[in-house]
Amino acid sequence: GFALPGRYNASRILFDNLDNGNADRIALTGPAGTQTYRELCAEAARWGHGFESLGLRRGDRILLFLDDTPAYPAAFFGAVRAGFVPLLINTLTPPDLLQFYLSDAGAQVAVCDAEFSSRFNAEACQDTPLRTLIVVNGATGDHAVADVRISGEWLEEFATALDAADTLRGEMAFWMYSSGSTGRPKGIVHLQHDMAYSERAFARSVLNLTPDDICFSVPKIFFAYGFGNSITFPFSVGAATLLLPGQPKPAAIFATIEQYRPTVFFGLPTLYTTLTKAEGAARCDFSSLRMALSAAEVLSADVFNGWKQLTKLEIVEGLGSTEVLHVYLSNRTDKKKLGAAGLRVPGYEIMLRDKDGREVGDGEEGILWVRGDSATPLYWNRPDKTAETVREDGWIYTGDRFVRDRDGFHFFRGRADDLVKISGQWVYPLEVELCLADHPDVRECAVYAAELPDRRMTLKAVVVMNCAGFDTGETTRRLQDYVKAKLLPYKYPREVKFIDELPKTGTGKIDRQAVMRM
Ligand code: 3SK
Repeated sequence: GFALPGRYNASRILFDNLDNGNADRIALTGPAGTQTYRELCAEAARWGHGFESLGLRRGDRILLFLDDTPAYPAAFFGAVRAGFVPLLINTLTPPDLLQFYLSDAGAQVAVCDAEFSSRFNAEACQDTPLRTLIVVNGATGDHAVADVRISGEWLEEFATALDAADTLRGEMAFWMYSSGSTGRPKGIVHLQHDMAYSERAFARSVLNLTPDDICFSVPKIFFAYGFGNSITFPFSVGAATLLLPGQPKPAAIFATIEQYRPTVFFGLPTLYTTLTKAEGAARCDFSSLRMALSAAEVLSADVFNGWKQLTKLEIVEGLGSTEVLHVYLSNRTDKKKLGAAGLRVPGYEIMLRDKDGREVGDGEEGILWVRGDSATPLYWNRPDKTAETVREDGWIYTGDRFVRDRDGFHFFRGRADDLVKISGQWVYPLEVELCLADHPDVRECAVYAAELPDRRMTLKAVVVMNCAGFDTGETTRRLQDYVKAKLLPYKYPREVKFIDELPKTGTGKIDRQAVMRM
């Protein structure tokens, strides 16, 4: 492990820059604004005082519903410095799920971008303790919260310095929610030392950042991957982070790269595919980049080669999880194998075990277990789920099947259960199937994950409709929109095939093998 003092507050990742010569270096840049470390720390201190003024007590949760702008790190570090616990929430979250987060976490205070304020409607707020909403980057729209503060004017009255709460390194610092399966999402609790640990483990052995680096992560801060890339790693060394709010469209990404000249780029295979094929890719000047990283999905040779041809950079692939906070298996710029998630990252122990719990050797398939100090100790209020994932002595059961070769490289072989990652996010095909089957026009359906030629996973549906003579294109879009609205916008079948009857087994169950061959 990496020793940290017993009394430690995670806001030191930002605030130590005031004392180590970095105060006047750029911490944040991008279309939403530029700030030095001195300015960002002053803003974060104001947020901390502001939260204190609302009568919160140490350990109280504050829900952050924010896009990637300077307000995000300021509110996050302000909350942590003052001893509160921010929740990093996906901004695609619909009101019913937001209601669950607010009540599960017991959050009395939330911070959101003006453009998301209507998400805090009566449905989201009912039966929750939410009492104050702080709105950033604009004026508020419709919402159902009585006490609303507009951050700009609200923050002005607070002091620009704040001592860190006297927290222990093993004390709760922040949460992220798992995107959820058929059940409720789980609140993944992270501790004060977890950010520093993931930086010492992954960033120091793979990224080798210096204060002259500018990190640009297209995956947003509310994802654990984006959080490390945009916040933990650059701020730990006094480097800059480039924040791009809004939908990350290729044209905006290219323009941002050319204007702000980042040195380290973080993406995932789906994004690299889109960028490589996008209009304007060949004209974009990528010469500022020294490194490109990928995680969250298996990277195919096609995507790797396409990006290399475009930018001359070889993507460095890794694998991590929200439970562990960041990447624990990774290739290196000078040590890599195409198709491998990579080598063990120092600071993490990795073990492959068969289904009876016995450790397997090189060349044999086993389920990957990982242990390291940045791993969550628990899912909030979910002892059942905690017991399934956080096992004895802190080992985390990942449910990923892997084979390790003699050189220590790990190759993904699939999931132990049927959870799949589509566009970098976890989805249970069964959950999508159950939702689609609820549509009044659907008689029966089957949803399954399929591998694309480039090794990414996709979700396909085979559907029997109640009616005849429909337009398949329009109906596909209608069914996709239905599922997106009921679940989450990324949980929908990318392909829908219509047939007259689903194949059945002898016992009348859907013959899934036959469906997948269709
Ligand atoms: O999916 C991943 O590989 C990942 C990487 C870093 C942090 C979080 C996640 C889920």
